Amino acid sequence: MLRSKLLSAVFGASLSLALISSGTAFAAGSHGGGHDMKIGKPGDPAKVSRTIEITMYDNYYEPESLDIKEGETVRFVVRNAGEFVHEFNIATAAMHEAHRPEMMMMMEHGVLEPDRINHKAAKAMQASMGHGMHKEANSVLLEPGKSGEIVWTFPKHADLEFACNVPGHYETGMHGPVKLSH
Ligand SMILES: [Cu+2]
Repeated sequence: MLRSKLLSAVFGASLSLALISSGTAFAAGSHGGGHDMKIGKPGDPAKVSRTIEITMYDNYYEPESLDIKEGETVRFVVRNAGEFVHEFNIATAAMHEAHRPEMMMMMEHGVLEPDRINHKAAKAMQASMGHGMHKEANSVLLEPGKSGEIVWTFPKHADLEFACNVPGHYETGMHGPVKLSH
C-alpha cells in the first residue's frame, strides 16, 4: 500500500521534472559539484573527530538535520534502509538543483532504476556520451540495503544541506539542513 503510494509519488514527480528539464540536462553539466571548495573538501580520515550514522528511508533521513562545528572533519556512515535507491549528498541548495537534471538523465538512460543501479546501462551511457556514473567525494549513491562512507571536512561558513537528488525524492522532502557553529 505504502509502496504503491510512494511509487506514484516518485514517478509523478519524475514526469513533471522530465518535462521541465528536457533540453537543459546537458547544459547543467556541473558534475554535481564536489570540486567547489566553498562546500568543504574530502577529509583526512586521520583527522575525523566523530562518526555520524545516517539512515536513508523512502523518502527521508535520520537524523533530519546535522549540527557540525566549523572546519570539523566528520565520517558519515550511510545506510539505505529504504526500498529505493537513495543518495546522501552534501552541497549547496543550488548545487543540488543543478545535479537533479543529471540524475534525471541517468534515469532516462536506464542507469538509475527505482531500486537498483544498472551498471551495464552505465557503461553503455559512458561509451555513447562520455558521461555515465561517476563517484563524487561529497556524495554516495546506494541501492536498498547497502552502506557507504564519506569523510568530509566542512568549511567555516557555508549554506549547506544534505539531499537526495534521485528524481522526485528531493521534492518529496528528502533533504535536511547542515548547521555550522563555532
Ligand atoms: Cu532518495
